Amino acid sequence: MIKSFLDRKDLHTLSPESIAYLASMEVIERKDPLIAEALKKELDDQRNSLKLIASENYSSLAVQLAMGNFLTDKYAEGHPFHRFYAGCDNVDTIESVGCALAKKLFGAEHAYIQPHSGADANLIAYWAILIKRIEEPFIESLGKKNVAALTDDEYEQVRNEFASQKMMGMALDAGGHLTHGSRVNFSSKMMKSITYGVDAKTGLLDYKKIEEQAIKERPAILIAGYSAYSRLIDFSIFREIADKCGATLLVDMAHFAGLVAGKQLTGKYNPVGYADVITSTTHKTLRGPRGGIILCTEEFAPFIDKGCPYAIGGPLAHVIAAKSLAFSECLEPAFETYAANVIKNSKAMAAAFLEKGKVLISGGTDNHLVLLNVEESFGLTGRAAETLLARCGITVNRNSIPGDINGPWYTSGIRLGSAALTSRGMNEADMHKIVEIICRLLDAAEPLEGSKAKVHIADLLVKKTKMDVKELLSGYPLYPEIL
Ligand code: DSN
Repeated sequence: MIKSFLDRKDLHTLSPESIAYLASMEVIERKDPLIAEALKKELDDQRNSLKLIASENYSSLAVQLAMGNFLTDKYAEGHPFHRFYAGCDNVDTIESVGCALAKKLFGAEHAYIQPHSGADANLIAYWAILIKRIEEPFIESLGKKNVAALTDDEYEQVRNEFASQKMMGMALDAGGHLTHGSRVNFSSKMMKSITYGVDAKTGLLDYKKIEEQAIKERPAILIAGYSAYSRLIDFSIFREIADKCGATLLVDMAHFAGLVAGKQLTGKYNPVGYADVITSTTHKTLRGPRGGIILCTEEFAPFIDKGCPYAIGGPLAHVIAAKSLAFSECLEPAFETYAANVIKNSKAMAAAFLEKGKVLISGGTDNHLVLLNVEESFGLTGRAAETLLARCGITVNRNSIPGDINGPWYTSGIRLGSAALTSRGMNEADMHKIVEIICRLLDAAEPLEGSKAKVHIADLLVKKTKMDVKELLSGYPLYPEIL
């Protein structure tokens, strides 16, 4: 028999958020106690761990509640006021408001907010760019109306032409993303992929080299953006390079969108106005629901808006509602302060590691993340460090570093980000404490003979670290408004 929260004596004192959470858990528990239990446990885990994963954050309860509703039952293929299904009036309202907010937030000419993830956003963007560059002019040159009017042979010519195009993005082990041309990803299978790296000594982008490579290779799509690079990117230089080699410039700002929205990356460090197409996730520094968006110039808008049929099916209208709420939150002045604090905290973390003589890729940070070389700093693989830290309630992810000697599975680095802990309210002094805790633990760890994942560590130190983490977190409760 499930005990109902409605019987609570303090019911009238609870916040609407508490009631919404308790009610939803109760409804789920009546259907499937196991699922309800896992959901509750996830909240506990998130509350009780020091989340340093650079691509994660905590979205507001309003954002979370906007996702759990009947919009999930609606098909709305197409885009606002141009749908392939009837009955989309409410989705039209929600999506058009979301697009207008995204445009306002970033000062973009056009916004498309349907992609289910950052990878989907890139998939749609690549097809849109190729179709605009290759298919449309070909159809026009033949005086035909649309792609359906091409003969099989003509269409085959277009398909071969797509496959012979080149994309050029940052290599995975230099800090790029899988979708920027990695061999294991669709990106390198739909086009030829050329990658650029970072300077082996400084860990920084070498714009001159990138320019030489781009002029030699003449990619159709030049990509700027990263998953693990701790410095700023000068998009004015990328614009010049794209113009010199005739490429469409795509910026993937999945990691730093919140720093752009929060006006911390401005001028040449803000891709808007430089890139033709910008893709992003909405759940990292932007602090919204899990999902993707695309911003672009008017010139690319008609192509980008065709995410369906190109690549995705029905949009997730419930997530689009949550994205709209998140954009509104980012437009509040408090978000600028948040974004500034994210960078301050990341810099504080970097400074604390450097004070202890630890090795950071690129020697520091200008954004929300720090890439720590754990092989050189502690004689550990990224996997060993990640596992040990997780055991003590500190979540980070292992990450390849440029020229990694341990390969992509074990790696030699860990990536640490400040976005989530800044959302909890932590400050620079806390970052110093965190680095102290991490270094004390990793300094004491001895790799186990023959293992790249296991270490020897004193139980007492693990216990002490867990207690320190708990104490630190107790000052910054997560979702205090829900019980
Ligand atoms: N998985 C994301 C990250 O951690 O950077 C990118 O897809």
